[in-house]
Order: sequence, then C-alpha cells, then structure tokens
Amino acid sequence: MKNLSVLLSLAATFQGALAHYRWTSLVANGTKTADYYFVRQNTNYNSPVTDVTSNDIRCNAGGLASGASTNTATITAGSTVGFALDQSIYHIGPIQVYMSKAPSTASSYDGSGDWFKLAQLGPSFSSGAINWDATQVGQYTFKLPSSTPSGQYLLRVEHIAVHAASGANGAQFYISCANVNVVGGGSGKPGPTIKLPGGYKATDPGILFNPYYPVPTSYTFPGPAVWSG
Ligand SMILES: *[C@@H]1O[C@H](CO)[C@@H](O)[C@H](O)[C@H]1NC(C)=O
Ligand SMILES: [Cu+2]
Repeated sequence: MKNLSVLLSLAATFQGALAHYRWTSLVANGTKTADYYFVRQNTNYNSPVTDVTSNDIRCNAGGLASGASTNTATITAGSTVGFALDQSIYHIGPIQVYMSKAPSTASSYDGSGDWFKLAQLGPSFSSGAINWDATQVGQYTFKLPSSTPSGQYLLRVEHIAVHAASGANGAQFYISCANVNVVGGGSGKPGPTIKLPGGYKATDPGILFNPYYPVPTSYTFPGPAVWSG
C-alpha cells in the first residue's frame, strides 16, 4: 500500500516533468472557451521560451504565424477576463498579463507595438518564507479596466518559472496570446509600455533570480508597472 502510493506519486512527478502546463484557452463572460479557439497555437508543444531577446517572447514559438487562423474574442471593458491552463502550474514563479493594440486586426497583428501590463501575481512573504501564489493555479483572471480603449488587441499571458533562474537564461517563459476585440471601452491611456523583445533583460532582477538562498524577502516583477485604468 505504502509502496504503491510512493510509486504513484513518483509517476505523477515524472509525468508532470514531461508534460508542461500550457495556457490553452481564454476565459471570458465567466466561461472557459475552447482550447486554441481564441488563443494562438504555438509550435514548441509545451516547451518554454528562455531567450528574452527572441521574437518568441511575444506570443511563444509559432504564435505570430498562427494569428490568422485564430478567432477573435469579443470582450467587454470592465469585465473579468483571463486564461486557463491545460493543467495547473507546478513550477514556482509569477504570472503576468499584458495587452498591445493592433494597428488593424488582432489576427494580423505581429505584436511589434507597445505592450502595457494589466495584471501580475507574484509571491507573498511571511515570517521568513516565500509563498508562490501562482503555483497550483489552473486559471488566472483579472478585471479589464473599464477605461480601456475599444479596439482589437493581443492579450498575452506568461508564467515565468524561476526554479532554475539563478543561472543565465534559466528562467522559463510559458506564454500564450489571444486575439481580442474590446468593446464598450473608454478613453484611458494605457501605460507605461514596453516592447517585446526589448522590455526584458536576461539580467533583470526578477529574471536572473535565486529563489532559494538566501530566502528572498521581495520579488521585482520584470516589465512595467501595472496599468490599472
Ligand atoms: C461575451 O458576451 C458578449 C455579450 O453577450 C458577447 O458579445 C461576446 O461574444 C461574449 N464573448 C465571448 C468570448 O464569449
Ligand atoms: Cu519544468
């Protein structure tokens, strides 16, 4: 009995290591939408991006080419939106969500414009311990500010796995982008913005980061501050 449960937990760990979590679907109107219906399909299966200077840091490998074959979701400014994963996050690290306005349609947009940050979920700290609040999350949602200007955008989510981030290019970026059309928006001025690539450096304190020792007492999110509307 005991041996069996050890075996099963070993098997689960091994399977987990083989099959990384992926952000497969958009969550809107309180509903998890179909896998890769509004989310751009990637070509690296479940592997992370590790080079922050690559165009893959925008929408994952293959995520620029698959825009045209991906549907565009209508989402309402002021509503709750987000992304769901095929399995819960099991590495330690933060979640961040960005958006970038398309010059024309979301499906034809390559993400080369300005990106602003909408949400982030990092660790919390309590009596000498670091608690990775994003670990075990299966779905991450946030409120899209009601002043977000209407129009078509790329909505991008990432989990930055930092378990091996104390070495150069050790941070792993699990990324997906959705094509969205924001309706009912306002006249907000989203910012500050970054370019992707460009806005992240391999040496940013939240990217080149030792999560173990000495036990961190703070975490510096890479990228700009969150735009809250
Ligand atoms: C959300 O609801 C609105 C209003 O009914 C609808 O227009 C829109 O298509 C829905 N979006 C998604 C992604 O289901
Ligand atoms: Cu892994």
